[in-house]
Amino acid sequence: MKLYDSARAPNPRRVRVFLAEKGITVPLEQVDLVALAHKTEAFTAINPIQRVPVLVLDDGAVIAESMAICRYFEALQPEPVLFGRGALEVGQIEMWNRWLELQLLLPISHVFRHSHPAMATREIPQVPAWAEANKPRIEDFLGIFDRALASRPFAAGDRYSVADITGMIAVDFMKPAKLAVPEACAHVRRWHAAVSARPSAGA
Ligand SMILES: N[C@@H](CCC(=O)N[C@@H](CS)C(=O)NCC(=O)O)C(=O)O
Repeated sequence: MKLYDSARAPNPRRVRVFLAEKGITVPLEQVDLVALAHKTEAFTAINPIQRVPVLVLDDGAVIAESMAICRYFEALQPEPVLFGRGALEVGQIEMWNRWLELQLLLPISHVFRHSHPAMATREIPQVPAWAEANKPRIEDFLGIFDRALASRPFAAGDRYSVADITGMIAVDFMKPAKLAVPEACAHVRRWHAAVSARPSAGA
């Protein structure tokens, strides 16, 4: 088994943090995104979408998409549970994981990809107005997240979950996007400090 990874990219880190929480070690192979190694014929044969992370099993089976890879490992090794236990918890973790990806990580990534000069070779065309258009969406969602965190320790409830992994990595990705969590979002700041203090956050 091998995980195609890219050390500085947010989506592969979602898998690395997930694996660290599970205590699972998988050999990593770095894909140099700056050198456009993911655009080569060889990598495209593995993942036609040309993105990392990608997991390749010993029999050659391929699983791309960070959350698909995490679900594979959750099924292989359920403990510690990170996608929830029981219908309600599973549903609420899924809801928050999707919100944190679609309403936070994705808009932050649009800001980064459409404004950072280093992304000009990978985001074609770069549309600076699209970066600007996403900024208020990020702030709005952080307000919603802050209000939710006022009454619980973790993103989806009382238990640390995959939603916390997505959320932590989204907030960390704000720095290269030249964004910051507003001072007023005290609950987001408290939660981010707590999840970042876990040993898995260093993965
Ligand atoms: N939805 C995918 C997103 C994967 C993705 O966008 N990966 C980025 C790195 S974080 C990538 O490979 N980018 C290649 C590029 O920018 O050309 C997932 O969750 O795995």
